[in-house]
Amino acid sequence: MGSDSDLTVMQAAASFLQQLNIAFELTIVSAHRTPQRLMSYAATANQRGIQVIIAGAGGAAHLPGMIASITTLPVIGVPIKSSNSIDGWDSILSILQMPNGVPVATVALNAAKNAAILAAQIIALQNKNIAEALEHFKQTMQAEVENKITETAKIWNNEFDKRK
Ligand code: RP5
Repeated sequence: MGSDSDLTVMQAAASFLQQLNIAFELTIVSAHRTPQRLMSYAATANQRGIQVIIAGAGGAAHLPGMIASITTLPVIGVPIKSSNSIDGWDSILSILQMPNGVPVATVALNAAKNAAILAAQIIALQNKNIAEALEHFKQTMQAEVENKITETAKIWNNEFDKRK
């Protein structure tokens, strides 16, 4: 992430990766304030064993795009509505509108959890345990909605029945 102020959003990614027992590092790399660190971080990530980079930044959010310009690893960008962001669109467009040749997979505003899910899905292509954990995650999500459908029906179908 570009700043420690991004952590309130980015910790949702960390939590999901922890939930799936996926090893990760969480650190600060500022495209504007620590450009040399950005260069070395992106240039060495692959050889350090990193498989996917999730980069969250807000405002003039150059971090994901600059990382993608240096490494061949997949980069997932999380646009953040930060203190220097006008309304969030600046962060979204800074990350989304990459030129041809340098893609950044951009998730929704503040959608750090989705970035982690996508990263897990990429890693799961080569990792059966993570693929199974993702399958379990999807089934849990479905069961939660099915419970809500049952609960909603209990309340509102009764309301309907009462008036018939
Ligand atoms: C971006 O500027 C960071 O990613 C952060 O979202 C935003 C504000 O940074 P701080 O001024 O809070 O450090 O580069």
